[in-house]
Amino acid sequence: MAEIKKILVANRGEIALRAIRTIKEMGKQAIAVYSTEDKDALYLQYADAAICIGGAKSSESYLNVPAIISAAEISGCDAIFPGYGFLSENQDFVEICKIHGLVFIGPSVDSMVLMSDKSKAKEVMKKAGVPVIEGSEGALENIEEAKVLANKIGYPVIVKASAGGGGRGMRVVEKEEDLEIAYLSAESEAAVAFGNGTLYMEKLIKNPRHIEVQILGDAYGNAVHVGERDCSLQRRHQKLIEESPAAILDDETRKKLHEVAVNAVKYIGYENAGTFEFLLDSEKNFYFMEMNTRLQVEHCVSEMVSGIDIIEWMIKIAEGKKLLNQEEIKLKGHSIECRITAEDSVKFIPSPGKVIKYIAPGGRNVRVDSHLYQNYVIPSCYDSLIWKLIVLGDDRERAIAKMKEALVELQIEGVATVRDFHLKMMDNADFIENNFDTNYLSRY
Ligand code: MV4
Repeated sequence: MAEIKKILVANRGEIALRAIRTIKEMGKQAIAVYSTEDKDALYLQYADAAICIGGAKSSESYLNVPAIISAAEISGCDAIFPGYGFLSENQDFVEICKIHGLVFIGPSVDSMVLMSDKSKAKEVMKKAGVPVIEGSEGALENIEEAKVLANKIGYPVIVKASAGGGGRGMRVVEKEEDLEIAYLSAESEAAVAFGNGTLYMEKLIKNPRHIEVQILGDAYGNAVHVGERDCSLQRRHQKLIEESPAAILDDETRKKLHEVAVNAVKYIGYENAGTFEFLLDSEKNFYFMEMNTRLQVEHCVSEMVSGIDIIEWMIKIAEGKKLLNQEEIKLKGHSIECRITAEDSVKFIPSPGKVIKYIAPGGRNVRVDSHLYQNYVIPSCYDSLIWKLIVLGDDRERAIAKMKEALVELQIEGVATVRDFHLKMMDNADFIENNFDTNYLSRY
């Protein structure tokens, strides 16, 4: 492993912009890639060079492995930064990078393979001393086994796809009569979506909170955490608001959570940035759910409370540098991120189109991660995320007050956004009192 001088950013939108900033700040060169649809994108202007890699469809551009590898070779890159989504968790892509002598800025193929099988990941985590939800030991063989197990652990149970994630191939089963239909439909849904119908079973945690721990591991077996995030406010498995720290945790539970995550990183020898997702039940017990082997959208709140640049560390780790010590990561204050998409605030229906007017908020500890500018045309063929509005306050109350102010300052005309939804949440008594769970928005 050696110094990386030129990095190809294999992504688009706000995260491409975000990565290019850090790469340039580190004195390195950033090469952007874009689809024909993104020819006017802002991140292209900030890169040292930009290469068109194909058509509007992701399969022709941001998922087009030969085009991306060619772009990296032509421009003389020595590494590829994948961001989130697209090729960030594609095992074949990681192998192909290696074959071409390109450093993939992320974890090893082995770690990726291990974590992509959710039931295997759970087994390994159990061995690493991480609390897991009661359920099947690995995958289920058939419906009969599922029936016996469900009666043993007691209804309600949940069947999940081993290859799943994000809620697809998942069914809640309230009683034995419903098990067969749930099993078969989850199995076929998973087979279609992931090419693998393998299922596993867990006891259902009712109205859990989603808490995750940001970790970093280096090539020498060192591991640190960058605090936890509460991402419980979701709509149909899409996160809307994320916070760090998770104010629901007491200091003892928080310490235990961090400890468990760091030990797990060491146990599996995980290298680079990753996130352990946990469910927290109403008694404040936490259980491992899955691990994300990539940078996440909401990494910014962890950066705000820690003051470290996670992408900078991802690059340093890929260069073979030693990780900083846990004591050097001082977590301070409370950070909130609102994900603002070009969707309407009521039904969340996508609203692509031309941005006619745009005024960004600002001020102390207000961060805007966005690729938007006046007259930019938001394409309809990609994710509708246009802004991440992130604030840091001394405590949660001050962070909410700051977010409210920032949301008021934010002005956009030409497209509908979920700004008003977020403004309403900042005034919502349950949100203010931190009294919500992952099912909150589906109830209201
Ligand atoms: C669960 C659960 C309750 N009990 N597992 C949803 C996505 C997938 N990664 C796992 N998910 C869940 N697993 C048990 N045993 C509830 C969910 C869940 C959820 C979890 C986190 C955030 C939002 C959610 C929304 C619905 C269901």
